[in-house]
Amino acid sequence: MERTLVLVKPDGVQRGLIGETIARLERRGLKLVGLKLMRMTPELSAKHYAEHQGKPFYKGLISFITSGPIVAMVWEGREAVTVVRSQMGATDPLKALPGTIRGDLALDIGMNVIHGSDSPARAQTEISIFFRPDELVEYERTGDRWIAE
Ligand code: IDP
Ligand code: MG
Repeated sequence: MERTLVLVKPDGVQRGLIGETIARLERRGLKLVGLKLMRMTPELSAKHYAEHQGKPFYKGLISFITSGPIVAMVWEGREAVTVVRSQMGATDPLKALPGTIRGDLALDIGMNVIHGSDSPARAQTEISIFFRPDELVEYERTGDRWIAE
Protein backbone atom coordinates (compact mmCIF):
# COMPACT_ATOMS: atom_id res chain seq x y z
CA MET A 1 0.00 0.00 0.00
CA GLU A 2 1.25 3.50 -0.80
CA ARG A 3 2.76 5.63 1.94
CA THR A 4 3.44 9.36 2.18
CA LEU A 5 5.23 11.71 4.55
CA VAL A 6 3.22 14.47 6.19
CA LEU A 7 4.55 17.24 8.43
CA VAL A 8 2.55 19.59 10.60
CA LYS A 9 4.82 22.60 10.27
CA PRO A 10 5.86 24.83 13.20
CA ASP A 11 2.94 27.23 12.57
CA GLY A 12 0.48 24.35 12.74
CA VAL A 13 1.95 23.10 16.03
CA GLN A 14 1.95 26.60 17.56
CA ARG A 15 -1.62 27.23 16.44
CA GLY A 16 -2.93 23.99 17.92
CA LEU A 17 -3.67 22.38 14.56
CA ILE A 18 -2.02 18.99 15.15
CA GLY A 19 -5.29 17.33 16.09
CA GLU A 20 -7.23 19.04 13.28
CA THR A 21 -4.70 17.88 10.68
CA ILE A 22 -4.62 14.32 11.96
CA ALA A 23 -8.42 14.21 12.26
CA ARG A 24 -8.94 15.25 8.63
CA LEU A 25 -6.55 12.61 7.26
CA GLU A 26 -7.86 9.96 9.65
CA ARG A 27 -11.52 10.64 8.82
CA ARG A 28 -10.72 10.39 5.12
CA GLY A 29 -9.75 6.77 5.71
CA LEU A 30 -5.97 6.97 5.57
CA LYS A 31 -4.06 4.92 8.15
CA LEU A 32 -1.42 6.44 10.44
CA VAL A 33 1.67 4.18 10.50
CA GLY A 34 4.31 6.53 11.95
CA LEU A 35 4.21 9.58 14.22
CA LYS A 36 6.71 11.76 16.07
CA LEU A 37 7.00 15.22 17.59
CA MET A 38 10.44 16.63 16.90
CA ARG A 39 12.48 19.68 16.13
CA MET A 40 14.10 19.64 12.67
CA THR A 41 17.83 20.39 12.65
CA PRO A 42 19.36 22.59 9.92
CA GLU A 43 20.98 19.42 8.47
CA LEU A 44 17.69 17.52 8.32
CA SER A 45 15.83 20.49 6.81
CA ALA A 46 18.54 20.92 4.14
CA LYS A 47 18.09 17.24 3.20
CA HIS A 48 14.31 17.48 3.19
CA TYR A 49 14.18 20.68 1.14
CA ALA A 50 17.23 19.99 -1.09
CA GLU A 51 15.13 20.58 -4.25
CA HIS A 52 14.57 24.21 -3.20
CA GLN A 53 18.19 25.09 -2.52
CA GLY A 54 19.12 28.33 -4.28
CA LYS A 55 15.54 29.60 -4.60
CA PRO A 56 14.77 33.06 -3.20
CA PHE A 57 12.59 31.67 -0.39
CA TYR A 58 15.03 28.90 0.63
CA LYS A 59 16.72 30.64 3.58
CA GLY A 60 13.39 31.78 5.01
CA LEU A 61 11.97 28.28 4.54
CA ILE A 62 14.85 26.65 6.45
CA SER A 63 14.71 29.18 9.26
CA PHE A 64 10.91 28.77 9.54
CA ILE A 65 10.86 24.96 9.45
CA THR A 66 13.55 24.78 12.18
CA SER A 67 11.95 27.52 14.33
CA GLY A 68 9.88 25.19 16.51
CA PRO A 69 8.64 21.65 16.87
CA ILE A 70 6.95 19.85 14.02
CA VAL A 71 4.94 16.64 13.86
CA ALA A 72 6.20 14.10 11.34
CA MET A 73 3.83 11.37 10.21
CA VAL A 74 3.58 8.57 7.72
CA TRP A 75 0.10 7.91 6.29
CA GLU A 76 -0.83 4.83 4.31
CA GLY A 77 -3.61 4.11 1.84
CA ARG A 78 -4.49 3.63 -1.80
CA GLU A 79 -2.98 6.60 -3.73
CA ALA A 80 -1.96 8.12 -0.37
CA VAL A 81 0.38 10.67 -2.02
CA THR A 82 -2.33 12.07 -4.30
CA VAL A 83 -5.01 11.92 -1.62
CA VAL A 84 -2.90 13.92 0.85
CA ARG A 85 -1.82 16.45 -1.80
CA SER A 86 -5.42 17.14 -2.78
CA GLN A 87 -6.51 17.37 0.85
CA MET A 88 -3.63 19.82 1.60
CA GLY A 89 -4.64 22.28 -1.11
CA ALA A 90 -2.42 24.53 -3.23
CA THR A 91 0.96 25.68 -1.89
CA ASP A 92 -0.30 29.26 -1.66
CA PRO A 93 -3.24 29.16 0.77
CA LEU A 94 -4.81 32.13 -1.02
CA LYS A 95 -5.20 29.83 -4.03
CA ALA A 96 -6.16 26.73 -2.04
CA LEU A 97 -9.81 25.71 -2.28
CA PRO A 98 -12.08 25.84 0.75
CA GLY A 99 -12.37 22.34 2.17
CA THR A 100 -8.63 21.79 1.92
CA ILE A 101 -6.37 22.10 4.97
CA ARG A 102 -4.55 25.15 3.59
CA GLY A 103 -7.75 26.62 2.13
CA ASP A 104 -9.50 26.40 5.49
CA LEU A 105 -6.68 27.05 7.93
CA ALA A 106 -3.96 29.25 6.38
CA LEU A 107 -3.32 32.58 4.65
CA ASP A 108 0.42 32.70 4.02
CA ILE A 109 2.53 30.76 1.50
CA GLY A 110 5.35 30.29 4.04
CA MET A 111 3.11 29.48 6.99
CA ASN A 112 0.92 26.96 5.22
CA VAL A 113 0.53 24.42 8.06
CA ILE A 114 1.29 21.16 6.28
CA HIS A 115 3.82 19.37 4.11
CA GLY A 116 3.01 16.31 2.02
CA SER A 117 5.30 14.39 -0.35
CA ASP A 118 4.66 15.22 -4.01
CA SER A 119 5.33 11.79 -5.58
CA PRO A 120 5.64 8.18 -4.44
CA ALA A 121 9.41 8.28 -5.10
CA ARG A 122 9.83 11.47 -3.04
CA ALA A 123 7.64 9.93 -0.35
CA GLN A 124 10.04 6.98 0.02
CA THR A 125 13.03 9.30 0.28
CA GLU A 126 11.33 11.65 2.72
CA ILE A 127 10.05 8.82 4.92
CA SER A 128 13.60 7.47 5.18
CA ILE A 129 14.86 10.93 6.20
CA PHE A 130 12.44 11.10 9.13
CA PHE A 131 11.82 7.51 10.20
CA ARG A 132 13.81 4.34 10.79
CA PRO A 133 12.05 1.25 9.40
CA ASP A 134 11.33 -0.02 12.92
CA GLU A 135 9.50 3.20 13.77
CA LEU A 136 6.78 2.38 11.24
CA VAL A 137 4.00 0.14 12.49
CA GLU A 138 2.08 -2.35 10.39
CA TYR A 139 -1.36 -3.22 11.69
CA GLU A 140 -4.92 -4.01 10.64
CA ARG A 141 -7.84 -1.80 11.56
CA THR A 142 -11.21 -3.45 12.00
CA GLY A 143 -12.82 -0.56 10.09
CA ASP A 144 -10.63 -0.93 7.00
CA ARG A 145 -13.14 -3.19 5.25
CA TRP A 146 -15.67 -0.36 5.49
CA ILE A 147 -13.29 2.10 3.77
CA ALA A 148 -12.38 0.22 0.61
CA GLU A 149 -13.73 -2.92 -1.03
P1 IDP B 1 4.46 22.28 -1.36
O1 IDP B 1 4.69 22.41 0.13
O2 IDP B 1 3.03 22.61 -1.72
O3 IDP B 1 4.94 20.97 -1.91
P2 IDP B 1 6.84 23.44 -2.57
O4 IDP B 1 6.86 24.13 -3.89
O5 IDP B 1 7.47 22.10 -2.46
O6 IDP B 1 5.32 23.43 -2.07
O7 IDP B 1 7.55 24.43 -1.54
C1 IDP B 1 7.91 23.99 -0.24
C2 IDP B 1 7.49 25.04 0.75
O8 IDP B 1 8.27 26.22 0.53
C3 IDP B 1 6.04 25.51 0.62
O9 IDP B 1 5.13 24.69 1.33
C4 IDP B 1 6.09 26.89 1.20
O10 IDP B 1 6.02 26.86 2.61
C5 IDP B 1 7.48 27.36 0.78
N1 IDP B 1 7.40 28.16 -0.46
C6 IDP B 1 7.22 27.71 -1.71
N2 IDP B 1 7.18 28.70 -2.61
C7 IDP B 1 7.34 29.84 -1.88
C8 IDP B 1 7.39 31.23 -2.24
O11 IDP B 1 7.28 31.61 -3.41
N3 IDP B 1 7.56 32.09 -1.20
C9 IDP B 1 7.68 31.70 0.10
N4 IDP B 1 7.65 30.40 0.46
C10 IDP B 1 7.47 29.48 -0.51
MG1 MG C 1 6.85 20.18 -2.07
